[in-house]
Amino acid sequence: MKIIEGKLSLKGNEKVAIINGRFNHIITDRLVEGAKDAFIRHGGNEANLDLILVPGAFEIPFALERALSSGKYDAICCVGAVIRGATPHFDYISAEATKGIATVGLKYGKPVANGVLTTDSIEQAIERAGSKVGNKGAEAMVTIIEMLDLYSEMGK
Ligand code: INI
Repeated sequence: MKIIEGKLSLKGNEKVAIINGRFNHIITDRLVEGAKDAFIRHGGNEANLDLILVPGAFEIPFALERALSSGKYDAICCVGAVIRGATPHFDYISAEATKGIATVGLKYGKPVANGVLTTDSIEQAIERAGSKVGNKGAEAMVTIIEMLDLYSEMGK
């Protein structure tokens, strides 16, 4: 049986963007750091990494659409933090961000990862932004790296 699977290494020529929803930036800045660190540790060239900032998670799919339609990027890592707290916005924003990221990713056929945290509390967000439960920005970037290699293994 032939197993087709992506490896966790970059060649160094991949152009990747991180799209960060700045809302709750105390958390999302940590996710960006994790994603950037994972990119470099796996062989990425920092000169080939862009950071695109948008106001909040709701805007991520719009910037994603524009970034992918530009043809400048091989893959995009999305990060953000939607924290339930007291806001009734939570369900709408987290649903739109998730749906939008998947829809745009499918449209362009390029690796796109969803590193948008959706948590009940700020404490849970902190745990996922570089403490107890790891760094979801780094995990999203590692997903991109595996999918880039998988797509190349699978051919056009
Ligand atoms: N955006 C977030 O990324 N996280 C949140 O927790 C959040 N809350 O709680 O409201 C949030 N709101 C802003 C939203 O993403 C848009 O920027 C805004 O609605 C304008 O379109």
